[in-house]
Amino acid sequence: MSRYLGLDSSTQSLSAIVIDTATSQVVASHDINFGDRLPGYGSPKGFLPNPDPTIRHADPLMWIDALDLLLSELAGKGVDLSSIAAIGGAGQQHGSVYLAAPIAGLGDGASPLRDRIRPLLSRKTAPIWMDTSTTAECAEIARAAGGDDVVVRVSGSRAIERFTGPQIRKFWKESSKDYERTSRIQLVSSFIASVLAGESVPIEFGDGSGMNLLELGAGNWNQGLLDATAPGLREKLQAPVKSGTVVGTIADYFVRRYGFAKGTKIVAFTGDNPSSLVGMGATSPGTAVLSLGTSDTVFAAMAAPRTDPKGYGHAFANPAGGFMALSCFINGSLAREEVAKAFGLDWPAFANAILKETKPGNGGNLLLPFFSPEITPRLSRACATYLGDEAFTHKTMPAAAARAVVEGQALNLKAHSRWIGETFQTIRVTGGASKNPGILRVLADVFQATILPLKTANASALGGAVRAAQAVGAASFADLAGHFSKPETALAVAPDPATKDCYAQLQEKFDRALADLLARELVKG
Ligand code: ADP
Ligand code: XUL
Repeated sequence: MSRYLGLDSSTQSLSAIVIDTATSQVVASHDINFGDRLPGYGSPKGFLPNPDPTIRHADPLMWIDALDLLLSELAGKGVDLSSIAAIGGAGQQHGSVYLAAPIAGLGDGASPLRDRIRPLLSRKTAPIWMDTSTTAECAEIARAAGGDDVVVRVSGSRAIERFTGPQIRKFWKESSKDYERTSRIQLVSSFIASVLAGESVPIEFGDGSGMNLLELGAGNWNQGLLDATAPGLREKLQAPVKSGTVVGTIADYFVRRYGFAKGTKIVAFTGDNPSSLVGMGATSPGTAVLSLGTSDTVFAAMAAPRTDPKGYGHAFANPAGGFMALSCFINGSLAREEVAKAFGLDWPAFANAILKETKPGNGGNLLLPFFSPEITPRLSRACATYLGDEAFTHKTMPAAAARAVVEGQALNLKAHSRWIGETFQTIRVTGGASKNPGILRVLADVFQATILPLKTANASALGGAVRAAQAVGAASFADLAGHFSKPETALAVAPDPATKDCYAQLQEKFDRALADLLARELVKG
């Protein structure tokens, strides 16, 4: 069998890709958007609205309802799921699911997954990566572990609000009884893999690196960090595994309900960013990726684990071996959407505003694009700031606003990827917004690099299928990338050298304005 299924349980949707390594074709793909298709969960953007902007949780039952829906629609489209040799996949990083008992069987397929999983949950909702409510817990963990430097050296990142360890600590502090009756804590990735296997399966090194608990490089839970986080934590986590580990075989539920072959292998799921590194064909150092999804992320493989002196960036395990650098920005697509909506622009009009109606540098108008609390840099509240013409600051210039949000984001991305220590000539791009030619033009000019989309849109789901093929079909990452991660050269956007000076000046202005904003926010506390 030469077919592999890749899944990506992301912030706003669950996506699937089926690849065939014998023909080097993507044979099927399908998406379930949580907000559109499962409105009963009251999560139009994939998370439960909360008046406190620092709290962002999602209902894990929504993710597995989406899994049932996705598989039934794939089978309904005529995709022969019995021909799948193995399933790999990914989940949005850092989010955690709490179970009173490990998953053990899912029944005969008569009742949906949610009815089997609901009684197991010891915490009804899962904190996700957008949650920034654990500043106190981060400080407590760092103090108990021996300081920020120790946490960075051991885990690859400072104690970070959205990372799973601080979130677990907050749960223990606020709901110690529910914490105590929790017997398994899973990441979104290992939760979805566990459901597919019908048993609780381990966390994988790449996604485990986003917990502030794993010893980067060694791949063990670190006792000092476990102790600094919450009591009895080791017993609630299975020993982590290397990427490419077969963690189980498909549960009977899926065999009976959707026609999978008995024995279909489940390869450990990873985080959406490490998975995209694979799907983008960027597992070796030298190629950077910008992922423009709900979050914007910039990442690249690294041979040795470099860390960010400012404490915003992270070193994770690379699923292909070695390490990867990553910086993540909350104000990605939802900030662009906010501007597009406020000024009545659809995506083609938004692109047109950038390409036809405004010029690089935006006539001196600049936007600090923080429409919600940010993690890079750390801002605990929304503080979007319009600087420039009076008309611009009074928000009566739609085209300038469209350019300004993208320029502000690109300058912030550039400022916070310097720590990776490389100047990339080419940057591969993926995610929902990578279809927008206006956004790609600004990125090419700000970074003075060629921006290169790939033929396959969902790099994270593709990465899942490719990882399954590498682990089970014994194909190499390099060969698989050659077949499945092909650049869409016709859509490549080369930088305009004439914009170089303009953006060097704007970068200085942005860096100064950002430093002022951070100083003001620090004073406000
Ligand atoms: P995730 O994987 O985090 O769920 P996606 O990579 O699927 O997210 O991206 C979803 C986002 O893509 C949406 O929030 C939407 O704003 C954005 N998007 C989709 N099409 C476009 C477009 N043509 N231009 C800009 N943004 C777009
Ligand atoms: C990465 C991060 C996000 C999520 C959701 O650190 O928090 O990119 O993985 O995509």
